[in-house]
Amino acid sequence: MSSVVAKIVSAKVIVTCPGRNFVTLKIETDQGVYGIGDATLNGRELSVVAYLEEHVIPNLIGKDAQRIEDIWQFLYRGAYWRRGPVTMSAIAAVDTALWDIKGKIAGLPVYQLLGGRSRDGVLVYGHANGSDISHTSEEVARYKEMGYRAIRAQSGIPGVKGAYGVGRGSMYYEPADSTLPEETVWNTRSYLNYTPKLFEKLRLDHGDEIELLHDVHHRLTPLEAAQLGKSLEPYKLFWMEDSTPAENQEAFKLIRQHTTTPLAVGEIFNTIWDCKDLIQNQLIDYIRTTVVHAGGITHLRRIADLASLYQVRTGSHGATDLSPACMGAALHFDTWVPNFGIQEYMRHTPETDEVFPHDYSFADGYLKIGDTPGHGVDIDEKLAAKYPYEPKQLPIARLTDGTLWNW
Ligand code: KDG
Ligand code: MG
Repeated sequence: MSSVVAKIVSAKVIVTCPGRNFVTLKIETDQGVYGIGDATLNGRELSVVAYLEEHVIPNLIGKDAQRIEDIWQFLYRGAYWRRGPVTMSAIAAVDTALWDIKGKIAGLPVYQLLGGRSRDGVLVYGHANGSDISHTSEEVARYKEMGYRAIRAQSGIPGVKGAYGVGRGSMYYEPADSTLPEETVWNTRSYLNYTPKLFEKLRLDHGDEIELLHDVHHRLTPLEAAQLGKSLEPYKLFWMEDSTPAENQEAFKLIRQHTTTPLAVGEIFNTIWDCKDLIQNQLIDYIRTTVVHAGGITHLRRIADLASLYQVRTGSHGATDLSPACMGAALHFDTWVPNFGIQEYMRHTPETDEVFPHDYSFADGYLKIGDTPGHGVDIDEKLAAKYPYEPKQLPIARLTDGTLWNW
């Protein structure tokens, strides 16, 4: 069969805020087939919009949408200024839309284009967030009742204003909640004292079978991270995430030497170069790069293949600021990728689900994709237009003496 050329005739960016902001790229071809990709960068949405509109879209018109790899290389190498969250989210949006188009033209779901199924369903983890230990334990119970087999547990710390991961609502935690950043307070000593007690209680209340995860959200030094990992060992976590900032990949050597608690890193990474040393030195167990912030399916596949050489498994970011278009693409990737570990799944609000009709669904702790050609997620543009953009930023954190810290 001769290959089908699908010329890109138009591309546009759709910004919508059905409860939170989402940026979506829609690419149309002369074959009457279109694809969509997520370009959302929480709190910095409009910088990706500008990058797409000013610097990417003019280059796409007239190109063959089937040449995914060449377009990826054009946008990455051809830009000269490589990497970074804005560039890589824009590239990801193009890449995701092109995989969607390729699937639709082939009449196949994206996981089939990648090499077919490696599993029946994608194990996901949800978020149990409580104001204190007993509240978090109640939330874990609620997530178990919903069918989750893996649950991330975060707790407020008495006396600490706005500890990470504790939302206002119980279902749809949204940290980017104000026009200018909300100021939260961080106290490492209180956190290191409190967190092992949280997991002791969770194991007592919920037994040893349920998988428990925890996100430190970049708050500790390497030595403190090592201490926390050690103190959590009796509670057999699935992973301890982002225990220290990872700009310096070497820092994880120290943590690794001291603890057998599995380590996950990478939701803010944008390329394979950000995690190369962590992977090659086997300093982590799970790599959290995801479709939208790490250059799309094309680049994520490269990261996962490198990781597979070192028995590092995937555990992609899946917070609500990643749109259903990212989640759909991620689930196709997860369904195929041989070294899959787990997928984060924070539920979107019903308003968001309506704007982005999709064919994935949750049952018994797993997300399952359908067989719709492409990645199975669409956008209802009329509905999207009813929710205009709202400027929102993520919070910041300060130590109790006022020093700016990592949020
Ligand atoms: O936009 C920031 C969120 O995506 C992030 O804070 C969520 O750390 C996060 C997680 O693990 O879901
Ligand atoms: Mg995280």
